[in-house]
This record gives sequence, C-alpha cells and structure tokens, in this order.
Amino acid sequence: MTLPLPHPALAATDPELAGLVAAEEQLQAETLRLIPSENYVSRAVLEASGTVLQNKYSEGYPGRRYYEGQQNIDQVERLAIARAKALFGVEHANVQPYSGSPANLAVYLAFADPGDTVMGMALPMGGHLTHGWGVSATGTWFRGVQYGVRHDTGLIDFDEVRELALKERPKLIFCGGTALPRTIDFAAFAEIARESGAVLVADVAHIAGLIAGGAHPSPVPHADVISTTTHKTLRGPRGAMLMSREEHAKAIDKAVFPGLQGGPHNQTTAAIAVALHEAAQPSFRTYAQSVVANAKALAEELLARGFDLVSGGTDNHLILMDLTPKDVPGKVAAKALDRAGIVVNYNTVPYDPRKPFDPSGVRIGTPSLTSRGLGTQHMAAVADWIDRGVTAAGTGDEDALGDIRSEVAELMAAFPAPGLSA
Ligand code: DSN
Repeated sequence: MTLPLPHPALAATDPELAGLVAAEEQLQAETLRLIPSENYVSRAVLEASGTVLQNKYSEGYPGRRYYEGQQNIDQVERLAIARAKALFGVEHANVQPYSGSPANLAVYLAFADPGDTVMGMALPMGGHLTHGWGVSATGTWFRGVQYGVRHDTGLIDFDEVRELALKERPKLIFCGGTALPRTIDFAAFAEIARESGAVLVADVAHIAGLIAGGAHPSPVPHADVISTTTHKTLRGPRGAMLMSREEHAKAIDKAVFPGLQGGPHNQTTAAIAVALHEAAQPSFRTYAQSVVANAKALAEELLARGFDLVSGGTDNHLILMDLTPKDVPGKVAAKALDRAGIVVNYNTVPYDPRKPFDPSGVRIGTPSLTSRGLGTQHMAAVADWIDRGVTAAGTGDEDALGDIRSEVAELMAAFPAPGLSA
C-alpha cells in the first residue's frame, strides 16, 4: 500500500484540503467499512472521475447537443450507454442522472402528475425516501401509499401488496429499497403492477452489482423501468442510470433532460463507463458471488453470537440487526463500533418502537470488505469484533473498543483497498 497517495497539485494549492483527503485515505485504509451502500472504486474509476471531461458542458444527448465541441464527449456517453445496455440486457439506458434520488424523481416526471398516487415500501420497513415517503418531495408532491414487511417473518407479503395496489391503483409501484436483506421477487411485483395498471419501477441501487455479476435475479424483463445508482455494489462513481424497454426511452430521456437536469457530469459518465467495463469482466462475477457468500457467512456467525437479524439472515450483501435483545440502541452501538474502527450505520428495523434518529438497529454489508479481498474465512473474526464492540458499547468499555481498533487495523493492513493502492 502507498499512503498517502500523491496529489501534488492539490497539496501545493490547498494543503488544508489535501490534508483532509489524505486523512480520509488513511481512514478508509485502516477501518473495516461495513456500510452496505459504500464500496472502494478502482484507480481507473478514480482517474476517470478526475479528468478534463469535467470542463465540458453537454446539455442534450449524443448527436443532439446544445453546445459544440462534443467530438469526444459524445463517444464517452455512447460508450457508457452501450456498456450499460450490454451488461444489464436492456433496450435503453440513460446514464445522466446525477444520483439515485434525481433518477427516481425523473421517473415520477416521466410517468405521473403531481397529486397522483404512487406506491413503494415504507422507509422504516426498508424502502427509500424517494419511493413516496412523506418527508420526501415524492411523498409531498405525490400521494404515497406504502407497503411493508410482515411482523413475524420480516418478509414482503405479496397478498398485502396486491390488495393495496388494487385498492389504490397507483401510477407507479416501486420495488427495492435500502435495508432489504432478501431477494426481490421482480416477477411477483410485475404481476401486481400489471393487474393494477401501474408502471413497475425496480430500484436496484443496492444490488446492481450483484445483478451484473449474476448473484441476484435480474429485473429484466419484469420491470418497466430500472433505476440504479452506480456507486454501491456496482463499484462505480457517485452517479445513477435509468434503464427501460425502448417504448419508455423518450419519456425517460425527456424527464432527465430537459425535465429535471441541465448538463450531465461528463467526468462521472466516463467513470461509469469504466465501472461498467470492469463489471463485465469474469473477475466481477467472482466478486459479486463472494459479496453474497461473505454476507451469508457473517449472518451465520452473528446468529451464533445471539444477534437478532431481520428476516433471520440474508440473501444478498446486507444484514439488518435488531439490537433490542442486546439492550443497546442502534446509534450507541454504531458510534461505539466507529470508535473501534468498524464503520456501520444505525438504522430503523421494521415496526421499530424507537425514532429514526435513535433507532433499534444497525445495518451492515459486505461489498467493501469483499473488494479488499476478505473471504468467508474472515467472517468469524468480523462477527467477533462486532459482538465485542456492541458489548463494549453497552458497558462503556473504551479500552475494549481501542483493542478492537488495533486488531481491525492489523487485518486491514494485509488487504490493501482497490483505489488506495497505487
Ligand atoms: N444512500 C442510500 C443507502 O445508504 O442505502 C440511501 O439513499
């Protein structure tokens, strides 16, 4: 590992900022990063993100721009589009959304009018803000109706979803979310969307890399629209894509630009193209399978240590722990684990009696540690650190947290992170 990485111009112009970047590199190198929506991008993706493509305005689409000088930019965007179409087997791809929330907002613009009913999973059940939750613009400008998971199983009840859809007749039905540890049954959602006359939107932001790597079923051909960020399991830059059948191409493109956004971030488009190229390699398939294998192994180890996992385990990259039986609030645990060099986020669990800013759960995932090369043989140690960290959180044992931090740093030093190794 070569740390700090060389950023000579930045260091010369703005040493204060360069110092913060170096500190972040150090932090990412030394810690066990378990936030399931984060990852480590490759040096190639980082380099593409920091190119002169950043200097160019390109409102419009390849071949139909409002600015001249697009000889190279058009090719960059066409490359990203072609790679997205090939990787996910879709007829149309728009690679311009700035991130997941604007991508989802573009879907509303394309298919619904303000005041229309839309349906998605409730945020505290594992959904996303932009699936019609009240505090989001999508729940303010539209009438959001929300489904959840069953109290006894932690799983989606498709009879309940169907009943709600047939009663409410939403324009859009979102499936997918941010804290769903189980496989999404896209075919079941598609049937309900068809019966109720809704457009089905599969928000696969969390699992896009697993889908690309064959470790989760694809929403193709079930979903009308597929929305995804590019920076989670897909391991690309901070950005997003909307994909669909050709019949929806015009509506989606028009909604993204000029409906919602101005010029695309060309440096991000380039980095998305690189990430899609990487995700098409055989090694990425291995990566995606390993993410899931690691999560399953970690879930087993946590269960063996008495942790309560929502839905009893995981099928994907993500584990949602309800810490109520451990008598430690999620936020207290998350902050203690952070001091122990284990980075997680506190999270509501379904039917959480506590508030979202002080919930009962902690959400963890394996995309980042798998990118560093950790395998199933390391998951007992990871579970052990989490167990000791949560216990220390409860007793206020800062020495124990310090011990864990040293052990974590020692293991992570043996597994250099992509992007952080020169
Ligand atoms: N950033 C997403 C996540 O962490 O799951 C939510 O927007």
